Amino acid sequence: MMGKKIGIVCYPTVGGSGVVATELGIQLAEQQYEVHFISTTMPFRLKRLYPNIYFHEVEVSNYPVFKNPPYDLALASKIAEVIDREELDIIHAHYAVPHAICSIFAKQMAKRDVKIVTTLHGTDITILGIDDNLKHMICYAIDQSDQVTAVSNSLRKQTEESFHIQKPIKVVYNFIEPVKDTALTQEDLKDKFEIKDHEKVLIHISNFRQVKRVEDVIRVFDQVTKQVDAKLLLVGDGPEHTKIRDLVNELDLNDQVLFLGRQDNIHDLLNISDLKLLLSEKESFGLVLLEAMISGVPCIGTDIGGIPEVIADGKNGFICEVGNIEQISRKAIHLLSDDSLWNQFSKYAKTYAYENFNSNLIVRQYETIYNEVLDRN
Ligand code: GMT
Repeated sequence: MMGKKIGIVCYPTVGGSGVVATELGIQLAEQQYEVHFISTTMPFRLKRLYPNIYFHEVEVSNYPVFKNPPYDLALASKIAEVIDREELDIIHAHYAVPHAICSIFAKQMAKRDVKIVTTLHGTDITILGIDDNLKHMICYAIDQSDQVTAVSNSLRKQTEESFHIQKPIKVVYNFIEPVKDTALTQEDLKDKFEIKDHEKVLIHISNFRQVKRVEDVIRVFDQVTKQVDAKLLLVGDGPEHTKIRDLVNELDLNDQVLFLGRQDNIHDLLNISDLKLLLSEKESFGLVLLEAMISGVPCIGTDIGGIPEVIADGKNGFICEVGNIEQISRKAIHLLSDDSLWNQFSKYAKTYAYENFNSNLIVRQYETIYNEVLDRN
């Protein structure tokens, strides 16, 4: 028997929110939900055919009269169409602006009543929230949603404080699945990158936005290589990329830093990594930390946003002050130079990620929320 019908509105891109939304849809489909993704392109993780997952593409018309194509209106109209045609019960919008706003608009247009669950992922609150026009819009999206969730306690608190929100926001953490087989062996991959056996591998994965402070990653690595033979893998691309290449040149680290660009098989790369660095100044959760931990890679993160809720300080990694290069380098060198400590951290990283953030646990929390909103009149 087919279960409830849910529409998932998300960014299809490689970012964490897209990953979480897509994986959630896949898991729900396994629980007999009928899942309808509504987005501009097919979410990148939907690589194979799933019997009860459907994709509805939002097409934006480009009339010469519009300076910018009206994406939000096209999205709202597509959501309304899918609500009615597919008889959806719930819309799960990832991001308040524009996805929850478009879903609310769609609900008003549609002939059928649906419940709206909105998940806040961070950037909408921490960055868009600064803009006064959008602030009103975010408050409206939260107010009109049947349930709002945030991916960390820190994001929940920040939302309540910045927007004076009285409505209860539930924290549902991001989740991870245990790693299946990696495509390449450690040996093959290290050979490919010319990484010697005794060298330690540090890794940073992000969209190279300013908030990620990739420059700090390079400066820490510069300190680490003075004490430990090491390589740094930089995965991802974004606005700071050129600046970071210049810094790597300036510090004469070209032979030790590998710019890998965007990569799909993150777990292969994590499989050869000894330490993950996420030194952001804003981060509502840090899904990449979970991806590292489930592969047994200890992490160093900064003491901001949701990062301290993901890393267990002194047990599977370290929490350090934002921008404190000396402190971060010291902890990194300490961990990379002590095999027994590293093994202990690596083992606990896997256990911790699985016990606290496994997909079964978290998807069940979303299902409970769906049932609760459907039971409300
Ligand atoms: O970090 C980004 O810039 C991408 C953004 C996204 O849309 O994926 O990430 C946000 O959502 C992720 C999934 O919930 C979180 O893991 C990231 O911490 C969050 N980014 C920020 O808060 C800056």
